[in-house]
Amino acid sequence: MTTDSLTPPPLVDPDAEGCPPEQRRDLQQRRLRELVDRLLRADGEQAGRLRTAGVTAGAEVTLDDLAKLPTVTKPDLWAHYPWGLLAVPRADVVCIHGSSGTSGRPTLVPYTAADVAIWADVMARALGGAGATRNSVIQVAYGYGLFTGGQGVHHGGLRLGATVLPMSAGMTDRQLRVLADLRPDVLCCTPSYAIYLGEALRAAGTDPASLSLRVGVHGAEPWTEGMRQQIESLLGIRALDIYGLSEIIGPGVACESLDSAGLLNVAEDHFYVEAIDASGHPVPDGTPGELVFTTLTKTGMPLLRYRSGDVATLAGPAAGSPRTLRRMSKLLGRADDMLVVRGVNVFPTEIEAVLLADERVSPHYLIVEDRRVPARAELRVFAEPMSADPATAEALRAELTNALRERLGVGCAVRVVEPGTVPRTEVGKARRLLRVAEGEELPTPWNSLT
Ligand code: DLL
Repeated sequence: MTTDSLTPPPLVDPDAEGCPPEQRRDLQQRRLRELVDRLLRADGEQAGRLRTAGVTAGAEVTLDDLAKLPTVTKPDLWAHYPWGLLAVPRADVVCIHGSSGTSGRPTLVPYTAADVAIWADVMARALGGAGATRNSVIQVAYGYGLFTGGQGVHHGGLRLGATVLPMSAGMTDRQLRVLADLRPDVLCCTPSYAIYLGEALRAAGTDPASLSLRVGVHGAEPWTEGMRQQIESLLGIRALDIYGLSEIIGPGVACESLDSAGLLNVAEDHFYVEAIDASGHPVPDGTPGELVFTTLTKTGMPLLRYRSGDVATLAGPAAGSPRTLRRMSKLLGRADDMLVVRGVNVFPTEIEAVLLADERVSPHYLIVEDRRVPARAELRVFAEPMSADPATAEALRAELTNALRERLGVGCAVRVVEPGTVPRTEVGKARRLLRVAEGEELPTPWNSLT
């Protein structure tokens, strides 16, 4: 495999990834019309909304008018639980995936065989962009199950012709064993589990340079450049970001490649992306907006203008790259994760950036939006130092408080806690944000620390 950023990794699907953008736009236009016809034929919720908007056939819509078409949201999927906005007979559904969701309600998504094939294609491209080839050994340490992480990467690895190690998440001792014995060159897992694995490797006295790992493909949860540096130094790899959501397909909606200059190539021949402001108007490239996806080719649960709630900026293709796809930034946050404290909007990732810019601070932290007293909402930050040193904890607390006030424009109540206090995540997504409303209590151990 190649991890030399000067040599772009070869395209897995040159027609899709490397065609001139105007040619791709024609394809998107054609696929959008087919999608609208498919939705109208299925005659479900989205057909009703299209007709209300005056659309009676795909031939009437153009990509330029997309912003005028109706959107769908997660509550629309919940309203049609458990089959979602299914657009084919149930017999055509070959599997169901989904996410447990932060608000406790699962979002289930039916896939047809054609959807699984699209998933394998986009994931193969993502892995190829990270430098993986058919000679690669890919350790998949995302969870296998309803969650799309494990299975999605698995499909892509098989499509690439690589050797897939379906480890799933957790059982860290076994992961370390396989890293040493089967010598994978690609590691796919959440960024928080990558750090967990890296720390476990160090604790076991293994030098990462003695392994064969070259690249990590990490996503499913927010992470910052600070975390990237930590993963890269703990595991001795290039760490790339992969983005996706079950509603659209799972991982592979967008992924960094070695030559994408820190942004993620969007698989926009299948998933057309827009970025909109709070009132629904498109924002220009470079301006943060909520990502809205249209699944141009999916058949099981095709979605026209799905509002993801994820906030990022969009950009054109990377200069000099054979990949001509539009790119998105790392996620800046979620529209609904945004914390509004004393009138100031704060994304948790901004707090993480401040914490991890200080090398004394470990990547295990917790942010609490404390609204127990609504009139005095407080942003609490529990930071864990790399090493326990009560003598310097107070100085660290004061410095972090100042740095956060400077960056966010709002004061945070910082607490430096003993190493090991913040729960680690072996399986699933790390939970770094807790919201506590009036009448609720902070769970232990945080209640004794405020
Ligand atoms: O997390 C799919 C996935 C699996 C992506 C493995 C990458 C790797 P869901 O469980 O449906 O799907 O959660 C989707 O997770 O709307 C984002 O808010 C968040 N998310 C996903 N990838 C990233 C990322 C999978 N790279 C939700 N950075 C999305 C930040 C991410 N947040």
